[in-house]
Amino acid sequence: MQFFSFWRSLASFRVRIALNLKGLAADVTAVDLDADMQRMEAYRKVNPQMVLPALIDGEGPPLFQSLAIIEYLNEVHPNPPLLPADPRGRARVRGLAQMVACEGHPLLTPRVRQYLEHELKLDADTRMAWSRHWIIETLKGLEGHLAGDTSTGKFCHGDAPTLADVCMVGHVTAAINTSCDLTPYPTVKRVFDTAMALPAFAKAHPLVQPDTPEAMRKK
Ligand SMILES: N[C@@H](CCC(=O)N[C@@H](CS)C(=O)NCC(=O)O)C(=O)O
Repeated sequence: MQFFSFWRSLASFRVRIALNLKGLAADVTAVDLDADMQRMEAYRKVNPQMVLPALIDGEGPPLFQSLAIIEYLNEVHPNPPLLPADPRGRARVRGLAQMVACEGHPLLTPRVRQYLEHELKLDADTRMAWSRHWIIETLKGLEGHLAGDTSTGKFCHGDAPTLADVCMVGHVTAAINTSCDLTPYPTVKRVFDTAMALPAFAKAHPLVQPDTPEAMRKK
């Protein structure tokens, strides 16, 4: 498998965790978002949407969109399962995952931040307020769902990691990076700490990737 990713990319973080949980190895091609490499011809051929991640499995065409890639991996390599066996459980896990991947994260991507800066001319403080606002809105929603539902266990759904945890940890990482206070979200924080203690999650963290800049690298 060939995995196109960037150390800081939260969508790549999701796929890295899924690969690790499944025990799958992939050759990593780093696409430097800071150098706008996602817009260059070489990567545009892989993913015309010009966003990360993408995954090539064997001879097949590139897979794109992190949730679709993870569901593909889960179908081709069913163990350990990243979705519950029951329809209601699957709907809940997908719902939690989509709160992050389809609602919160799209408002924080480089292309959105660049538009705020270069087209709308918002200053750095205002752009940070934008990011924090949408990060917190998602944290509130996650905490409400996790704290208020008996399906929440050690992880977002039950006592084993699912697609919901795979997505949620990236969001909490973004919250930490933007100095958001996690105190009002104790269930989110507890599940985040539990998940990040697993090697599959810890090894996928943005600060320990081969392309993580030395100055940023977690010691
Ligand atoms: N919904 C997409 C998100 C894709 C996305 O926005 N990826 C970011 C990195 S996390 C990216 O490559 N952004 C490039 C840009 O915004 O120009 C997924 O889950 O794969």
